[in-house]
Amino acid sequence: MYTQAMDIAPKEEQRAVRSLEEVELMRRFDAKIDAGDYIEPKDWMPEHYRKTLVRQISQHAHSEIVGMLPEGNWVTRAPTLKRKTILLAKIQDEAGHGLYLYSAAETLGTSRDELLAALHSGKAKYSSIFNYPTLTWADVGVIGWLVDGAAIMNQVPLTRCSYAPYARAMVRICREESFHQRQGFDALNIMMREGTPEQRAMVQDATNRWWWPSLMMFGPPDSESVHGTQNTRWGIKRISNDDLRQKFIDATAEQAKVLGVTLPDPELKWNAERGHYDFGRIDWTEFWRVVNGDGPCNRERLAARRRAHEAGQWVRDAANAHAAKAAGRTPAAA
Ligand code: BYC
Repeated sequence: MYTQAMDIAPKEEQRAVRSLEEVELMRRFDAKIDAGDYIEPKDWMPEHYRKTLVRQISQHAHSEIVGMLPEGNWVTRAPTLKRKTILLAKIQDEAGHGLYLYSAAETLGTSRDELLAALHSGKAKYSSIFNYPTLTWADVGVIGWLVDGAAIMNQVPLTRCSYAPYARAMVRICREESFHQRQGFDALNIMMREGTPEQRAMVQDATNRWWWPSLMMFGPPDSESVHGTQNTRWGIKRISNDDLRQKFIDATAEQAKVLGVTLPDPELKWNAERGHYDFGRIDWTEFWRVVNGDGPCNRERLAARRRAHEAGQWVRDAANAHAAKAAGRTPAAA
């Protein structure tokens, strides 16, 4: 039986001497993980497991909130009332996803203020995909089809994540993501079937620009994934970055045929022997540049988030004042 938290934990946690009590707690934790049981907030957990979850869940929450920005750009320019209503509902769902996820991260003992401060200072990451611009209405459809499609592929296995509050949040999020993906596909399908040649060209152009960044959403190749092995051992990650990316490519290549768009990869080809699509080289230099803050919209996105946070200060002050007043009231007076 291996001790799951000890092998690649940061140096400060690799203490040689542990109390008997701690060894027993670790043994019980390992046994739970091995049995596929869930860990609840009040259960004992190794510090490295806690930190890893705070990192991943908060990055995920930040991605939902920053992910509202590229689409928000199109609310006032949606082509019909129906599309505008759908887009507003989708963006509102994303705010909700952010809130469930911040709440799940808070159950691990880190406050919402600390999580947001890490985002605003540039210390915390969010998904690379949201650092690309939305240039035309077709981008909104392609975000639904490809970005939400990739998100579902990555997030369905997280409904079985070993940390129960994260797994529970993911169940609801995945249901909504599925609607998001379909509305994107539907918008594109209508443009391709009933649109003008210019509208069809717009869909193809948006597909060309979003295809490679959407493959990068799954993270670096397994050989370079820092957290992959440990996260799999802990039941946080159920399927590796490369395997999820391949599943997404296999599904999307078929959907592209239905839509009548060409995915911008001359090497994309069905390989009957592997039972998968082969695909071309992903530009990992671009991925790391974007992750490290130098993508097309990184500065703009962070500036928008900081502005929104500062502009919302009066709402937080008012809510705190109201809560303090309500707490001071006697039950009879309340
Ligand atoms: N972008 O060791 P690895 C959405 C970082 S929301 C930026 O493989 P791990 C949606 C990674 O954090 C989409 N950074 O990491 C919302 C790590 O850096 P740190 C968000 C990335 O955790 C609104 C380093 O690279 N989804 O879909 O095992 C509208 C090494 O990576 C990225 C989630 O957050 C990236 N793409 O695996 C529409 C899902 N990839 O932290 C749609 C939950 C990697 O050591 N997260 N990095 O400094 C996950 O499943 C995993 O965290 C990842 C990475 C697969 C993303």
